[in-house]
Amino acid sequence: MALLPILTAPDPRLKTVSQLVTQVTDETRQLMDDMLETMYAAPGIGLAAIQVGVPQRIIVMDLAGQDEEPAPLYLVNPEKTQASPETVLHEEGCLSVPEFYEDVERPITATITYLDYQGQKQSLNTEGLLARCIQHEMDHLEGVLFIDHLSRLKRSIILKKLIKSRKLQSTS
Ligand code: K1U
Ligand code: ZN
Repeated sequence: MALLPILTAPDPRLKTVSQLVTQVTDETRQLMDDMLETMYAAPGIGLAAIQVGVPQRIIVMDLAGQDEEPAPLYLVNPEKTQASPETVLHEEGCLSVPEFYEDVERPITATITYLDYQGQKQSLNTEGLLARCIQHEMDHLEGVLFIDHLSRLKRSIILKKLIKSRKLQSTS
């Protein structure tokens, strides 16, 4: 297994629309294993392949608490087949937008179909944090970050701060 570097905004690769995976192979599973290890180390509760520079429609997640058994979820080619018209505002973070947390409005529930680790088709009815995290990760597959849901002013303030802190890191 390997820890992969996570891209941070405003890296233009994060704007890529990721490609469908044609077949779930051992190579796909190796990438998902590496992504999961990277996500646990960060730490985070979700990660899309484009965040490690791979433009494929792959997401890993684990919402288990610290005192619970790991419960990894692997989603390949996820599709949202239903979403509630009712929406809710809730705070989100992103490993590609480190140290910023902002409220984002999203559907409360969503039904997702996807291929699992073995390439088998699955369907999941989601709500709460699971619904939020899956929808956030599926945005990554379209090249959308949670800050793209904010006002232009808030987004540009965050991006300027990220650029400044990256410059400071590279000189220290
Ligand atoms: O970068 C990402 O896409 C992962 C992101 C997922 C997410 C978090 C909150 C709402 C929507 C989507 C994160 O994991 S940010 C870090 C985080 O939330 C967290 C980290 C450690 C423990 C618990 C949560
Ligand atoms: Zn994210």
